[in-house]
Amino acid sequence: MTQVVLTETHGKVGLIRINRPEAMNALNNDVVDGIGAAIDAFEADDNIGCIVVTGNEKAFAAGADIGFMKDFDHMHAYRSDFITRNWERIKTARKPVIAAVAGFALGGGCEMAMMCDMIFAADTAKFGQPEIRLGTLPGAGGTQRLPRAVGKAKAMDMCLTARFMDAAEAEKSGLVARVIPADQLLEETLKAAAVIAGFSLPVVMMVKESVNRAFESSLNEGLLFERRAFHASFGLEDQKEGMAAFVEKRKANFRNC
Ligand code: DAK
Repeated sequence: MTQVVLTETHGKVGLIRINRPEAMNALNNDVVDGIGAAIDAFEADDNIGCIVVTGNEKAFAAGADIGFMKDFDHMHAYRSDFITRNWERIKTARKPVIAAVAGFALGGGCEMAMMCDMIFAADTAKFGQPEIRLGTLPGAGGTQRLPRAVGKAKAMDMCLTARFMDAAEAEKSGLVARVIPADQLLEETLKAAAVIAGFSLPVVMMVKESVNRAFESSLNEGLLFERRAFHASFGLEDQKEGMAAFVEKRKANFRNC
């Protein structure tokens, strides 16, 4: 049987590939459970400092698998806790997760990319929330994360008209961190992930938590959280090492403690 989720390690980076090319990487339970299991394994592995999720050159993921969910009724969707039960593992990852998106990231695919900490897009990427065409609406965070990324006007436009946003517009609008020529997407994303994985893991985790606080709290609460994390970093050997290395004009050797 084809494995719908493939994993590799590249030095200190864990790579997760969605692998359903015959269905534009549409997300079913096997895919979503597979991604969750891969994240569990990379989170538990002390050698891994950053995770990348990608698809193939045609699609990151063209959404939830329409054939899989088309006959769900309300009680099934509600009682099986559709989406919440297994889709949000990326969101709860404590190590940084980068989405490397080429081709289509639609519906649940766009939502899954937005659950990652940042998106690197190939110049071929196309983002959209076209659920309205199917008689439903984004159910994995699209109506909430998209406005936070691109603002209300563009989010309304995408969710209500089902139009796709290309990579250039996505970068201009703040949805993606970088646009990269398609043939270099994975290499460049792995390079950036390796940079992150080369820093002190506890500090990387504190930075991620602190930036995420900007979306979950008032400015004052967020600033307080950041200040406490900043103070806590002075309890780390890695802070001593990082500052000593700067003063001694050498490369820091972080030990994640
Ligand atoms: N599901 C299942 N199969 C899909 C698929 C999808 N989302 N997207 C593509 N495929 C399959 C196609 O059926 C086709 O299969 P075969 O016919 O070859 O067997 C194959 O992938 C290739 O697709 P196309 O032949 O259509 O390829 P094109 O290049 O012409 O078009 C496309 C590519 C990505 C533009 C097109 O396939 C497309 O529009 N796909 C659907 C995109 C879409 O509507 N995505 C949103 C899915 S809905 C909920 C929570 C969440 C959700 C819903 C409910 N609740 C809490 C209740 C989330 C919903 C979604 O994500």
